[in-house]
Amino acid sequence: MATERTFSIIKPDATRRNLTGKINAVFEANGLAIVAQKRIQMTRAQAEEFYGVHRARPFFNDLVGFMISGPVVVQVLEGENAVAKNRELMGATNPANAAEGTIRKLFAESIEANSVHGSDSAENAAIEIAYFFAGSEIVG
Ligand code: RTP
Ligand code: MG
Repeated sequence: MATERTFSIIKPDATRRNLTGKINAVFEANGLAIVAQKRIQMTRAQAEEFYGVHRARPFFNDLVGFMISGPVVVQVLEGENAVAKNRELMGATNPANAAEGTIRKLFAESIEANSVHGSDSAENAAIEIAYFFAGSEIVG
């Protein structure tokens, strides 16, 4: 399995509770290196475009409102099989269904305020990374 990159967001519920370091410790302890990272306040337009695939879903407006309710930390994670590895570390979308030891089981507040985002495919990872980072900001 080749080295791969994935895109991650530490969501506002987690930055608000100062969980950035604890979440990053999970990544780093499990073979994912943080090769780019910045704390930003997303604009409504950015959040709407980022979650555009969910535009027709009933939770879309709430989700966008949540994602701009405070700072987020956007990141590029690198490691073996990084996309699938990160999804495994995150756990199920709804923390009630998330496996023991996963980030969402440990930290998420609800199905919406679920602490982290992770790309769901290598193709989407490349799109999401390019949306938030210049190549020069990623140092592997
Ligand atoms: P993510 O995209 O954030 O990594 O999460 P995911 O793949 O596990 O979940 P997805 O289905 O892509 O949904 C994106 C985010 O929308 C919020 N959500 N709310 N209220 C609801 O029923 C509901 N369902 C999803 C969550 O914040 C989810 O992570
Ligand atoms: Mg998703």
